[in-house]
Amino acid sequence: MVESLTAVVFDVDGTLVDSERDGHRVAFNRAFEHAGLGYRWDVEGYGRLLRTTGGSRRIEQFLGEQGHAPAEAAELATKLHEVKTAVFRDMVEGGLVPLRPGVAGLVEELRARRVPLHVATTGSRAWVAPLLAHHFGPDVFALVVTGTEVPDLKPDPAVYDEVLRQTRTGPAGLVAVEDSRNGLVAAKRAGLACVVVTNDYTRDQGFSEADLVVDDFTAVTPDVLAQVAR
Ligand code: XBP
Ligand code: MG
Repeated sequence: MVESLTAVVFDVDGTLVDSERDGHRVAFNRAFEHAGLGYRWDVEGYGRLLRTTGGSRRIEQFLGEQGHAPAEAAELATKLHEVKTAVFRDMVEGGLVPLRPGVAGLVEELRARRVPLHVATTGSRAWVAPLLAHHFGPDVFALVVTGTEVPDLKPDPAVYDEVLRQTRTGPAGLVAVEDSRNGLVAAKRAGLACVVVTNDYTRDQGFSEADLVVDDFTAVTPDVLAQVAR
């Protein structure tokens, strides 16, 4: 019985798709290479960099740590992020950013039971839109809110608050599905219940506020989400 489930709000990176290690990280490195910079983000180091949400802010913070002056870091970060976003969009359209196992089946089951689905991500609309179109086609998600449309990024609740504002619903009955502590905190601060599906980059983070924590989508069914929504 999913009547208690008003809607499910999916995070993107690390949740719907396994996008960070072999996706975004590779695109950031291509952008450094394209700019003739010697920086490269390895798999382990990128895990630490992920604590900063938003690719442009992540680059800016990294450049500051490498000794670039604040104004120079901000300007260079914007330019590098534009290139990175174009590279990542190409990867998305080339089918190089896969859904996590179990996601397609869960989305299908939720749609079959007429549960409204939304997206709330820190990622940029320039690649989020083609990614959702590539994997799901049109009209699967009633509302897609990205980092492009909100002033503050997770763990700030802005992206979830925007979902509530545009759907004209309160948080009751809504369940967020996230992968990281930043996402969990954002969802909880907006008043939503939250299921965390961890991944290699987030497994060791703290999820005490989560309503359910699992390592993969096997146990995440519409009925389980309805239980969490109560
Ligand atoms: C994860 C993020 C994003 C991506 C990179 O977003 O923090 O910044 O790492 O995408 P979420 P951009 O988990 O909320 O989907 O470079 O477009 O920011
Ligand atoms: Mg995420």
